[in-house]
Amino acid sequence: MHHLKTTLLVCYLIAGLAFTGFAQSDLKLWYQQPAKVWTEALPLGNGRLGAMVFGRPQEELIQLNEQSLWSGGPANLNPNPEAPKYLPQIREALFAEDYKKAEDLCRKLQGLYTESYLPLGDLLLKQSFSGEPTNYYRDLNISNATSLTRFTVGGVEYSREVLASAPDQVIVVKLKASKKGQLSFDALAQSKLRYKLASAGSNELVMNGEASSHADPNYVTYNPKPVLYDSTDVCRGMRYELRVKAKNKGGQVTADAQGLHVRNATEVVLYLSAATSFNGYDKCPDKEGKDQTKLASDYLAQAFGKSFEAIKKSHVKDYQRYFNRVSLSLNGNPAVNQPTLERLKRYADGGDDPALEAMYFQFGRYLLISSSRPGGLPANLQGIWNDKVRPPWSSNFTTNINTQMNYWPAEMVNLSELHQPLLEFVKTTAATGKETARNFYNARGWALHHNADIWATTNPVGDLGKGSPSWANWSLGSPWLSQHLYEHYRFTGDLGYLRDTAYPLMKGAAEFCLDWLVEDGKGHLVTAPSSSPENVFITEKGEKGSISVASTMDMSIIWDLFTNMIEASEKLGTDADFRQLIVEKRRQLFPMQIGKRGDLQEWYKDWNAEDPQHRHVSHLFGLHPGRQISPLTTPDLAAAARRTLELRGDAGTGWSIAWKINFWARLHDGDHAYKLLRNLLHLTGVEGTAYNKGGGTYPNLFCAHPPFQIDGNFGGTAGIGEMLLQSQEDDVIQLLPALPAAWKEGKVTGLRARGGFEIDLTWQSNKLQTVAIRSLTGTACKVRYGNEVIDLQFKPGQVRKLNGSLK
Ligand code: FUC
Repeated sequence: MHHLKTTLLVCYLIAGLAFTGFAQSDLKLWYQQPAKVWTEALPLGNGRLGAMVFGRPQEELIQLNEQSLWSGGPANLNPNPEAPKYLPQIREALFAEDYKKAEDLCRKLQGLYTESYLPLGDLLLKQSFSGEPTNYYRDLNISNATSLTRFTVGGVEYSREVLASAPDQVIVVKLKASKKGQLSFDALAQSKLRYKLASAGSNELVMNGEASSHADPNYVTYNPKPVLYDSTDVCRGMRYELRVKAKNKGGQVTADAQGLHVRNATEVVLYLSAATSFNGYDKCPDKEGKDQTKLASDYLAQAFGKSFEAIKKSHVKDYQRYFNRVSLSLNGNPAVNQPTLERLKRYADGGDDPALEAMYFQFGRYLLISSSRPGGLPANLQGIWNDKVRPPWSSNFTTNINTQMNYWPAEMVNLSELHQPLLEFVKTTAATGKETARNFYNARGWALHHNADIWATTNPVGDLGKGSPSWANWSLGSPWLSQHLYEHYRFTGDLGYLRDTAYPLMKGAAEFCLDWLVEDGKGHLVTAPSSSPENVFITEKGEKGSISVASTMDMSIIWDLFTNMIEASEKLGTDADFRQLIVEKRRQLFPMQIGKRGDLQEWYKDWNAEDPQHRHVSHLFGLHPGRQISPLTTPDLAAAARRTLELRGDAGTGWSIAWKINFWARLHDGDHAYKLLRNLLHLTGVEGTAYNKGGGTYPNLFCAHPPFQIDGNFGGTAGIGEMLLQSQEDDVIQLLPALPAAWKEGKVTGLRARGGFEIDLTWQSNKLQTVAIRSLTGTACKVRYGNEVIDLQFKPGQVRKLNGSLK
């Protein structure tokens, strides 16, 4: 009896802890060797500053980034004044079915490439030892966002702890020797950009530098000088500064232009501060730039007065405010006492490791907290982590899937505030995109194409005709990004945000779409030119091309925006006339087609694809991230989507695999989603750019496109979320809609659902056991588990608890 009471009490306590989160075991990536390559180093970040920690004993490398450090200057918003005259010619060619001519003409509709995200520099810590290090260990603890390296030499244990603090805006490195006076090293700094080093006082090193005035994308090979400095245009090439200051216990520190020199100390804390002169997308980063020296010095002065412990304390508190909102346990997260690399290898060999899967889910949350903070920029193709002057695809914002995928998990995994950098960025691109819509197409509203950058470039890229229209001329970035605005409203129920911020921007995108749509002469509205990124069709005459009319993706994205517009204006009780117009136009959109293979047709006509297994699965936009296709409400289209996925196959680049997890989850096929999750977590060693092999995971859990691209991490986290909870369909919360057989029991706390709900679930023997739903806004909802559906009413803040029969 006594025993039972204790058990009940414990259960009660655990239940009481729901919604506040609880400590989760197994949230460490750890290794027994230092990183040999960048994709083995461990990422830290405070949204703005990023660090990749290699953990090398003799020559530690901490590679550094600052989020606003990009090449170039404000975008030329009218780089191709001749553009508008080609649009009618392109349409004429398309309706004459001369796809080749249309594609050639599309090249006349191109502008300039975006600029590139740049690396800040490296901090090197050179320490010479008499013997070989033993007892080597390094980790990244994602439950408190700190990294530790530890080893022993000559009876002395050395440790190095690193963190990137958002409250204090510095990176701090604490180096410690277990014996007094045994810590001697040189701290040096270098950069791949232009820079100068100088000392300040006796313990501070200052790196002052200049970013390139232009950097060609890495795939552009025709310019003799792909990276430029000394532009004659005084508006390009921002300044940056890195400051490193040491505080020592014992021994001495000296500084000169070579670096900081620490001798015979016992403990040293290095405070790293950095800033750039970036002052907004439309400001010259030099003459109108911010004072980067003052910024970096002020952050440093503030932080230097605090101990490492004090900085760590507020860092952990700040980080866990986000991180602890969600916990996930799969099959009890069985502990595996093995280094992460061994676990990845075992997993790739077919071993089970549910705790690794749960950690991967949380790692995506970790990366978002570390790379996307309110007031900053959105996470780019590599979040904030990049060590290359010409990074893959410029490490920019690629908006035909990648940038959006970065933010798929944000609301669902209870990190709504961290969606803000993207939502703010949409405002910026709407401003430049208005010019682009007018200058390129004589259209209203705002347009955004395949790529954007810190300068809010929105034009079709391609360097005035040198890019392939299969990607460069894709034009529906504004309606797709508008989905994020509306989703933010759907998850939060924030009507003020919908009215004042989201709706006007969505309307601008809708106005562009209204001008972009044309009649096909057969009673439908179509887009022309149109592509299905970045696939190539083969016409019935055997001609290959990528530009046609009304790709399924185009029509689905526009359907999505129009549907959101109709809903939004109803909720707001405004704009009835415009709503009526949108209702009418939506009705005329060229509809989805089921093709001869039983699949969802990718193009206007039932053409074959040059690459039937192409990584982009753009035509399933309506299944995910859209909500036009559902096994519950459009079973025929859902079956066609399933067929499409079967034909596309289970391989792909990292983000492609991640997208497929989301698709299969939306089709309620948990086992297939799980199969893809295993593919995504598959350890790969492929480093260079590959489109057909090597997609998976690197030793540091970064996603491999390959190369590293962070969207797959975020898409993977979103996919796991979609397996456990969905809410895209009108006011219906679906519990465990795609639970795989492999996850027999589990518990998730703190997931968010549209309508403003926070949800905890437990399951056993693959069956739902308990549900706790808290309404943030006091709206009603429907809850579905399997075929069971119930209605629930709420008061704001009210929690309702149900069992597995929804009772
Ligand atoms: C698109 C994709 C590539 C890559 C790049 C950043 O062009 O097709 O696979 O993800 O963006």
